[in-house]
Amino acid sequence: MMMKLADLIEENVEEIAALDAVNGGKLFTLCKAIDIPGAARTLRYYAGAADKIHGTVLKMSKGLQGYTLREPIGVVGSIIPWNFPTTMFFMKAAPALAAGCTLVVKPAEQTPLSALYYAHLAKLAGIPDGVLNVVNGFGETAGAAISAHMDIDKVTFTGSTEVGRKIMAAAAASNLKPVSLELGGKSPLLIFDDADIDQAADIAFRGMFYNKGEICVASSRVYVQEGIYEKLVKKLVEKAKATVVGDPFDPQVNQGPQTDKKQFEKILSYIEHGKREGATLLTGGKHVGQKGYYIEPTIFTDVNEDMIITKEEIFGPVMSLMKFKTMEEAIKRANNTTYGLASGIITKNLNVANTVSRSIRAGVVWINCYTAFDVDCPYGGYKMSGFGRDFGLDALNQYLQIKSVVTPIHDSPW
Ligand code: TXE
Repeated sequence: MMMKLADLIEENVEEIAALDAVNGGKLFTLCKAIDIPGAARTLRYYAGAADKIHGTVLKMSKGLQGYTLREPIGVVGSIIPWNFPTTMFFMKAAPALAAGCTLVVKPAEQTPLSALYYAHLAKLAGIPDGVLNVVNGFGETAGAAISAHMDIDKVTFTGSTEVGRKIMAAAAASNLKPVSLELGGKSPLLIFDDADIDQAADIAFRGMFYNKGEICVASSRVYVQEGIYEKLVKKLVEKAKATVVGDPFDPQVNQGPQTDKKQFEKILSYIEHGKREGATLLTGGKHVGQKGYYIEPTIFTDVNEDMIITKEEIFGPVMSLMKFKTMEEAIKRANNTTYGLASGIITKNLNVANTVSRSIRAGVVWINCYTAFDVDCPYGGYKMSGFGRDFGLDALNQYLQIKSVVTPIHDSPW
């Protein structure tokens, strides 16, 4: 049934991409090329894992034998955000279904449409009623009801740190259901002097401005070693200026509108804050046009880790650029954050790559690439970016619990 659902998703790619573009201002062409095929691949990956969920045989002491069963945890509540409605839906639903759980998915109030469509496709795929349920609603009502529910056995959440805290508190105050939280970040990208400048500029620019900066792993703190700093700044500014901001259905457009008014205003207020804090606005900073939630790709420099724009998640097209001298300094500054979701390194020096990747406290380190997601690669945070892992076979463990079965062996030879 999961395989069939993957096929149906691929057959309806145009319609689904249109729903996510209308709802969230996401680029239609990228939804078609990346998000939706990714969802089908996620379903197939976990469908393939469903009959390989094994327990272990235990080597117990004299006279006992035992084994473990990995059983479904039960009913899963999945509370997801609006920036990747399709990816998030299946990132949680596919491993939960493969583990044998049923789900109640609450999409974000900003982007409910594709989730409803997936409920419809699930029915066509033969998934029985009651297994994959979608409940629309606001966070304070529908979301809160899920996290406090006595009959929901686990909550998986992606969203803000503030709501993550509320969900954990509600889980603790109700049936002590386990939670897993993915809470965003302020991710560093370290570019060393030996980097190829064009390649580094491409990686840094895409890392930050992909999906109009509404991406939890955004490379929002870019640290550039002093030898190439000036050249790299120039390239990044050129790229920002060349970005076409506009209608997400237009294939010539590189950046659509921010998801909603709240997000749009939040981003603009951070930009004003940056200017007041004394950062230098290299490019961008303004609303594009008179209508719609369009914002210019924005780059600040002369920033440091004490500034609000470098500390807090802006979740919009705003990059902070900083200069560093040594690897040790870069590691220290990269780790100077309460978050720990993602990070990146650009260098040809293997020793530098190895040292930095083991020194950064973040759930993923991308070397000479960025946002290189794959369903086989576990994804989740250190520190206040949350805990638990989506994707990869590790994600199955979020939806399973272990039962030990023990029996005496009579007439044991041992
Ligand atoms: O997120 P919320 P918002 C960050 C990003 C963004 C900020 C605020 O910085 O600017 O959060 O976005 C549901 N009980 N991220 O306010 O509120 C809500 O309905 C249970 C990072 O939109 O966290 C939605 O389904 N659920 C991020 C989901 O939580 C509640 C993605 C996320 O919304 C609830 C999105 C409650 N009391 C925002 N209140 C990432 N990590 O990718 C809300 N919700």
